[in-house]
Amino acid sequence: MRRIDALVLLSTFSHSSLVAAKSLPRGVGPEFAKFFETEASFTCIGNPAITLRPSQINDDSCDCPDGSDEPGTSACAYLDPLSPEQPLRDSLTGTTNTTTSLPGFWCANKGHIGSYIPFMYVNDGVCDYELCCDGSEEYAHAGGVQCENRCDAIGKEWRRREDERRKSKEKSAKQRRTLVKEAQELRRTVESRITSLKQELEGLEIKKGDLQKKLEEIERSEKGKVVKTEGQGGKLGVLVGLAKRRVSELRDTLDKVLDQRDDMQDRVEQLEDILRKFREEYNPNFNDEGVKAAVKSWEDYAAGTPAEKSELSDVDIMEVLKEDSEETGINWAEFEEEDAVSDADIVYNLEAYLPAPVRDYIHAKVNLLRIWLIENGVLADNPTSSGESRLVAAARELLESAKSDFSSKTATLEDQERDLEKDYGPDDIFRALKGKCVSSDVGEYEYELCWIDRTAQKSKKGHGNTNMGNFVKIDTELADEEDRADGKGLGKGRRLVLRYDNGQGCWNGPNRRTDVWLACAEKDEVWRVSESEKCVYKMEVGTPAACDDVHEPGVRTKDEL
Ligand code: MAN
Repeated sequence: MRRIDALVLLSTFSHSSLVAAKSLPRGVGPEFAKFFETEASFTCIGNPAITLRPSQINDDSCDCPDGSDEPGTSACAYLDPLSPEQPLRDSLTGTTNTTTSLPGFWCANKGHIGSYIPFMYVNDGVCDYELCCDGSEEYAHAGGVQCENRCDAIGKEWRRREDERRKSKEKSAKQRRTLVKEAQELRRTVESRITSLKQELEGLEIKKGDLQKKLEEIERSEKGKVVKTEGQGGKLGVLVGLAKRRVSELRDTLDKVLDQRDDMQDRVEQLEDILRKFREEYNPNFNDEGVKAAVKSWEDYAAGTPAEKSELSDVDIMEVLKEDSEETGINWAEFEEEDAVSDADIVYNLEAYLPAPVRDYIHAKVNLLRIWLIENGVLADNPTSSGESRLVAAARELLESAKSDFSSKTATLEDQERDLEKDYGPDDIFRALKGKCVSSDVGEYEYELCWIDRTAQKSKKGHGNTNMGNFVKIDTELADEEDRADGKGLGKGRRLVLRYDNGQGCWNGPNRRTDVWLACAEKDEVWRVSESEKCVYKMEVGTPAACDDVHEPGVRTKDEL
């Protein structure tokens, strides 16, 4: 089949408009009919100064410099740029330095679509059904060729294909609209996340300030506390601590008193010995009244009954003086431990039993509750191992957790704001595809495209995956390719190109990179992958995201409103 070049123009005229062409000279297209309507003479279209007789039209002799007098023959074919250049009479340059006014021989192609065919193909003995399905260009039957009219069959097939193309286009456009809606929804989600994060941060800012003040207040009041509680527990714990200390003081005092008593008893015995000796050894013959009275007093003292002994025996006293332990006296530890477990620590440790996702939230709430309980005297404060009171530690912990919440939310906010500014292509469409992947077997590899993420080359022999680049930006480039029969091609025109860069290093070369060229298709599909130079890849991908922005009938765009 002969290759038809781009010069050939397809007519946009409908079949009904061709009816008038019946009386026109052969080969005249509907848009040139007006030049051939006068029957008296013919004026060359591109050279109005030259007038010809009507019989000179289609007489197989090229009379007009623009070839317009031969619409139905190949006589002026040499003027056609498709023809080899030929010298023209009286031409200074010696070439056909001119162009034809007519685009070609008009084939009406009834039942299909009329079109022009280059003049050089007229009566050349070849049926050019691609452009001239009615075979009218071979009217001279050169070499005995008979070109039957195939327009019915060709037209029918063409209409079927056109219908398919239209449906596919509509389907793709619908898919695209769905993607746009998804992208809008995702954008709205990011926007509302930003709004709520900003509000949360405002609240956290205030909370941080309050907690800072609270911590300072607690630290101040803790410093001013005269009596610090000892041990653990609530009011009972405080009482136990005080009682223990009091009992210990009393025991020490009793011990000292007993020592003093024993000293005094020794002294009394010494004194009694002295007086007993004095009574035995004094000389009664000396008539000394003072001595006699002293002896009499001693004899009365010695004859008298000693003061009743205390019911408390030394054994009992020694029993009281024994240190408290698990076996004797009071087991203080038992009270302390029991008290600690029964009230304070249960609250302190409650959060350990909570499920992880709510632990932080509950932790903060429990801390607030704990501070309130301590401040209101329901719980005893509990010094931490660092020596800082439990109250201060809890307040500090709350502040720290508010600070860390603030900084992590600030980071998330910045991240979301950056995301909103990011280029996700026309209508934000790649926002809807972000992170989704599509792959295809091409030769010895499976190639994978992950939208707005990375491209990869996966070995089918189990040699692992190779990163072919990480997403950088969205670009456009001009494609210039013939249309493919299956429609899986870039065609001609401006196309979206996604740049993926800085992939896995190439042996003795640069890092791998991929240009992902996109064309409209009903579904995402990797069509082809080529490696124009080592480790520089071109991926051709079909996707509804690259389709034209076709609007639903009746739906007006923003620009149209
Ligand atoms: C692998 C593949 C190829 C690439 C060579 C470079 O075989 O990634 O695409 O050309 O490495 O060494």
